[in-house]
Amino acid sequence: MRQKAKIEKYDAPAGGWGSLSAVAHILTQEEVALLGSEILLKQNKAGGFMCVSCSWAKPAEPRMFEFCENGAKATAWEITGKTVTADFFAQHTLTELRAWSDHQLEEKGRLTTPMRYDPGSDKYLPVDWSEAFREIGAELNALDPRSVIMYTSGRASLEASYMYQLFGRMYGTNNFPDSSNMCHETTSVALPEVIGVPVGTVLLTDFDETDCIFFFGHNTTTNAPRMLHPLQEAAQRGVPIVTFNPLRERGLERFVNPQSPVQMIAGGTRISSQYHQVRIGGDAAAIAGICKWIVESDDLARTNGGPRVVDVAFIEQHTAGFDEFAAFCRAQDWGQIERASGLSRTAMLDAANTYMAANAVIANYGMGITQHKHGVETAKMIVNLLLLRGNIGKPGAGISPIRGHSNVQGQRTVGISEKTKLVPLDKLAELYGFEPPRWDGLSTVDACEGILKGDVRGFVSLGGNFVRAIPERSLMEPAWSGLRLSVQIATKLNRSHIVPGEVTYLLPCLGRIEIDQQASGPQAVSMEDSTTCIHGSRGQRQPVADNLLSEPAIVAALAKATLGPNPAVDWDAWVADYAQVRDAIERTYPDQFKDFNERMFEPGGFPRPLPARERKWKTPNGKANFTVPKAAFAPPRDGDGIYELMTMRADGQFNTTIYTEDDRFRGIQGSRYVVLMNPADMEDDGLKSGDTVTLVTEAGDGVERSLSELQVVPYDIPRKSLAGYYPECNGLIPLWHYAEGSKVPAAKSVPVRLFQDMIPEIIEGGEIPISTG
Ligand SMILES: Nc1nc2c(c(=O)[nH]1)N[C@H]1C(S)=C(S)[C@@H](COP(=O)(O)OP(=O)(O)OC[C@H]3O[C@@H](n4cnc5c(=O)[nH]c(N)nc54)[C@H](O)[C@@H]3O)O[C@H]1N2
Ligand SMILES: Nc1nc2c(c(=O)[nH]1)N[C@H]1C(S)=C(S)[C@@H](COP(=O)(O)OP(=O)(O)OC[C@H]3O[C@@H](n4cnc5c(=O)[nH]c(N)nc54)[C@H](O)[C@@H]3O)O[C@H]1N2
Ligand SMILES: [Mo]
Repeated sequence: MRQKAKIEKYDAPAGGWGSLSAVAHILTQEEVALLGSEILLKQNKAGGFMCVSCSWAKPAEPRMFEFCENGAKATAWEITGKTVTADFFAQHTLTELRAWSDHQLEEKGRLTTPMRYDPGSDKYLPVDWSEAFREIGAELNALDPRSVIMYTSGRASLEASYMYQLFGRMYGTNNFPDSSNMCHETTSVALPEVIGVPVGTVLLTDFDETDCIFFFGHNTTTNAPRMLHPLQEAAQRGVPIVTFNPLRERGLERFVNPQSPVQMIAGGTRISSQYHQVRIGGDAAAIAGICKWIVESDDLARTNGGPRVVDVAFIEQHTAGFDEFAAFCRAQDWGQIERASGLSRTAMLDAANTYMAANAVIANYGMGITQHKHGVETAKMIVNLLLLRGNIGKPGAGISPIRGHSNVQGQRTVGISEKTKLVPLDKLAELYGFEPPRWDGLSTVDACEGILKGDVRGFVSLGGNFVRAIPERSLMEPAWSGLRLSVQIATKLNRSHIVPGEVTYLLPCLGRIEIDQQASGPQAVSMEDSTTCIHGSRGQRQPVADNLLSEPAIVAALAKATLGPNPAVDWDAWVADYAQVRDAIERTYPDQFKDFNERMFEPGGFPRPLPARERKWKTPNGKANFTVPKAAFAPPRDGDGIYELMTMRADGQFNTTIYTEDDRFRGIQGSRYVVLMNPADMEDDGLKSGDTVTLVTEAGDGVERSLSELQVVPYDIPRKSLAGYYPECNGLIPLWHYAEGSKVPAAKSVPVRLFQDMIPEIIEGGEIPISTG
């Protein structure tokens, strides 16, 4: 039986005293209370270290404490004094560890010694670094490079990532799936087609100049909390913030800056001025409604000879496809849009009127948009909305996809991509005198398919927890053991490490907050935030163990053990001095990284140049493109007993890293095995709060996907919608259920049926439950 969750409505604002006590708690739990508070002062400041949690921008003039509750948790989690040694592995077989929870595994502390899996004893045994590298090199050379995956989770630095992709390409593969393939790849596919860049266009300073903010599908409260500061400042200036989210997320309602005594007393600021509880997957329809009203208001203005509503000069000079898009908007039926969005016409008119009254609008979005079957089209709908009034490429305006991991955007910038068109292969060939593979590599979903089919034989993981982050758990975990080679470079023990292949290595590395001492002295690394700004980061803490290597050192050693010598790449010199890697990055991307080493510690970071910011459109037709969605907006399901399940993050986690079992802002404590449900749906299904249910995926492909003993929590969520936690619910998501065009798993709308669990005592007693009804 699972532990019961305690449910208590959370009425306090986000931030505030609750945040302070949560920070104190985690520092104590990780046994770093004093050291931790000292190190936190260096967080997200020029010359200090860049937070290992989210990728939100770091201001040029930081606050005294430029971190949030969750950034502090991430720091404490990394600099913990707790360690996992060879002794630990001598005591536990992997079979035994597979019964542990994600929290229990990581909570043991930092990995300290390189380990090799011994199938005979089912245990990890210690191995010398040099032996590990030699054997991995030999294994890689025995495999076809096309059958090897080189995964990255978006935390590794620009330096480590650049070296990793170069190593992989010299080895002969373009199989570089990244956590981005489960995240904002939808953005990277949608935006180039319509505005000619794969990333957002806003800078932090745009938040000072904007006069309206739209917000789609992002839980800022827990997932980019520092962003609440610019939002709060904007709200205090009277800037309307229009939010679309099926759930009422606390931080998007009210926020108290825990670092401001005045606010702590005054009770904080209202953040959203409008809060639209859109249906799961209903955003494209909602935006169509908003655009319809804008286009029709413009039509009326034209008829009456009044001032135009759309930005005619911008549309004429800069865009293509406006007429088709306007015709599409006019043709929409309000009844249909209302059903598909779950919003009233009045609500959409309110949003549209607010949009039309503003001169400069920013549109932010997160996983609530990207992790949907039609996510690519919805991201393009957000662009349509912005283009109508020229809201891209002017101060205070722009599109702002809020990225996840702290360097996920940067990794794509320096060549971690399975898509060859995004990588300057000719330049790499010229600089390093080799012929890189020219075929497109495998994305995350492709890699999973390859593992299921047995075509993928080797998997190298630069961070992350692939096995736990991907969909289709019941098929993927068994298939994983069919791998010939699994190499896991990591800081903490997780599930991907204890599902071994035939030959498996676990290589412990330094974390970003640790001092990285190399031949030329302590090294800095760099990363790119969500707003294309590049920041240097210096480790602050002594490494937790003597035997750790940095990620660049591990990548270089793997490369040397695998590849023949190449006079154009001196791996040892690069490891001795990372500035040389940055020079190599600058040589590869001279426009993007001009004077990289000189500029890397500029306060606020230095922005990469972005053509769309200057209204230069690097699209095939040289224009910003309006697009008409191809798929019809789906109405809600009707009486078929199927629910849409979204899988999301709680306050107590960073992705598959589970700090605590609590979700403070949603009032849920002590268990993550819950399902949030509309009270009216509960009543229809005869459920009361605390009952447990089984969810079964409605897929029709013969694969059984179910999860039992989920405690029902009545919640303010639209009818026929459910919410559960990632990664607990990942086994419910079919591998083929992904965003069209980007292959991002559609983790935010999984069709499921719901059954009340039988009373456990009766099942345990072996009796057949008798209906009393
Ligand atoms: N503390 C902490 N910070 C993190 C992370 C973490 O786990 N913990 N993860 C990092 C990573 S890698 C990422 S990608 C980001 C993720 O940050 P988010 O994008 O916030 O991701 P989720 O928690 O999955 O939440 C998705 C939000 O979308 C809403 N939503 C779901 N479906 C829909 C829909 O159809 N329409 C709309 N409009 N909204 C919808 C949900 O209610 C929820 O508020 O955060 C990053 N930062
Ligand atoms: N159902 C569902 N599935 C999802 C999502 C969802 O919303 N719903 N979200 C998706 C998203 S947006 C993402 S980004 C992915 C995340 O997928 P991943 O990025 O693969 O997973 P993480 O949980 O971030 O990885 C955590 C592990 O990284 C390792 N680690 C931490 N720091 C370091 C470091 O500095 N170096 C190295 N080498 N290792 C380190 C630790 O061992 C830790 O256990 O999950 C995706 N999966
Ligand atoms: Mo992500």
